[in-house]
Amino acid sequence: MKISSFINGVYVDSKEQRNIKSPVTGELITPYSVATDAQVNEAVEAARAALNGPWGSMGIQERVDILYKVADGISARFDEFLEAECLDTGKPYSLARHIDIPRGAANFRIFADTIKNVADEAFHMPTPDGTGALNYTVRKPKGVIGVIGPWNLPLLLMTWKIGPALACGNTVIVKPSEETQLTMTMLGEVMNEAGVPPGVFNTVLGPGSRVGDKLISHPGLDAITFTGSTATGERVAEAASVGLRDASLELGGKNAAIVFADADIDKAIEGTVRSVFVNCGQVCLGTERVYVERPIFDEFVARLKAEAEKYKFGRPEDPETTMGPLISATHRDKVLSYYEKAVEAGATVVIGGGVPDMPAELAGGNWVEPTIWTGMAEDAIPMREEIFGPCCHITPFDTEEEAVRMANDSPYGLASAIWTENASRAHRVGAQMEVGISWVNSWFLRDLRTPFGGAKQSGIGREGGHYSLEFYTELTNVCIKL
Ligand code: TXE
Repeated sequence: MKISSFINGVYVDSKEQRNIKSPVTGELITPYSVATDAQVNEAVEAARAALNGPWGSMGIQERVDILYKVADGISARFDEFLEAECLDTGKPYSLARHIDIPRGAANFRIFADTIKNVADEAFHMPTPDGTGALNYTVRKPKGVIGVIGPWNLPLLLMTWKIGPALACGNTVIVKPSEETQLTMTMLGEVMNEAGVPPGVFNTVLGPGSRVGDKLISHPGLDAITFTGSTATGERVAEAASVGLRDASLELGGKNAAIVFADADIDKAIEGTVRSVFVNCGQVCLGTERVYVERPIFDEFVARLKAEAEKYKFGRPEDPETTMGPLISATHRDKVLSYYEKAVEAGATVVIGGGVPDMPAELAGGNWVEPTIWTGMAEDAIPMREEIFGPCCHITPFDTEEEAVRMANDSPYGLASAIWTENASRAHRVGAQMEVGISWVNSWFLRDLRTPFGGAKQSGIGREGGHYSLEFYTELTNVCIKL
């Protein structure tokens, strides 16, 4: 497959080619064409023309029917999307089959349903002459939206934004991460087959510092939605401030889990294993700090270690594989630098801490061992910064107040997980967490109608259900004197 930007319904090449490498072997997957500045401009112009054309004037039912066809198009090519996503990310098929690809399709269906069923407000008001007035809100597309996303869950996280943006009648220019561009490229074909008019969905491929920056600085965008690192999020906010464009920012995390001695320990272990290690730890909602009540601390550490030992590295398509590589050599070096910093900070390495021995054909991949530490001070660097690898630190605590204080003592505030069988404590502690998403006795349990986003440096704004509609639409209040 030719990997190039998708503008106004067609794939467009450019002279500058870069390579996409396999995270599993380090070998070349395919070259891709980097979008030129002129192509970014063309994508924005095409999106504006489509907004002012048939897409902008289309009735909701027709738009919704097209979005169902997009969802059906992803489902019909399920195996191709699965193969592409796993080739790009190195994640196991067993994971992407259950999470990434089904959610990619669901994001179009769910937001099509949401926009179809939304009810807007009306206010009757008294007037001095006694006739009264009626106010009602009209929901309009926000306009041309720039969508920028990361590499950890490419199809899932991009469609989480594209789905509601299109459902609300906007047009989009999508800049996938330069690490993972296959499924977004395939989506162009699906859009054409579903009857999405040219210019409604566009992609521009290339490095964030150039193509991404050109896009977010473009005055033709009406809003920007971004998922990625906090540092890049700050740059997006800066660019969006020019011309006072709206920005939705879903950023990093340093998420805590609190395990009370009254927890169902089997469930707590099962949930914590997933939240630390799934997708090789490359999940913004993943747990990197675990606080365990002292009476069960030793047992918890031993059991988490035993579970970490069970992970099997391998090729994505191998059904035995339960852990893939990190996305890139650069990211592997970053994660390994934290493995070193943890030791420097006096951590006890319970398991892992290095690079696994791999067979020769996989030795060029970005593999790191699942890693557990104890004994670090709360202010050590690996306890404060997002690592984004398969690792966590476990700290004992003695009181509920102490656990809540330590968990909340973070510059980030994305998600948390509380494990307890005490219902009062579940409500009390669950609500005290300074995060956007506070789970109790679960992790990654997602109802797509609920608000998703982060507090503190984990982001600005919420998406999901009607919260997405708030971001992707502009409201006009019509006030009619009766
Ligand atoms: O992220 P970036 P990177 C965290 C994680 C990871 C770190 C760095 O800790 O180690 O971020 O990863 C585009 N203008 N998360 O470097 O840079 C870029 O091309 C416009 C957490 O990959 O934020 C990509 O499409 N766009 C996170 C997207 O931004 C720019 C998931 C994200 O890349 C740009 C990923 C610019 N100036 C990483 N610079 C999460 N919250 O899930 C880059 N980009």
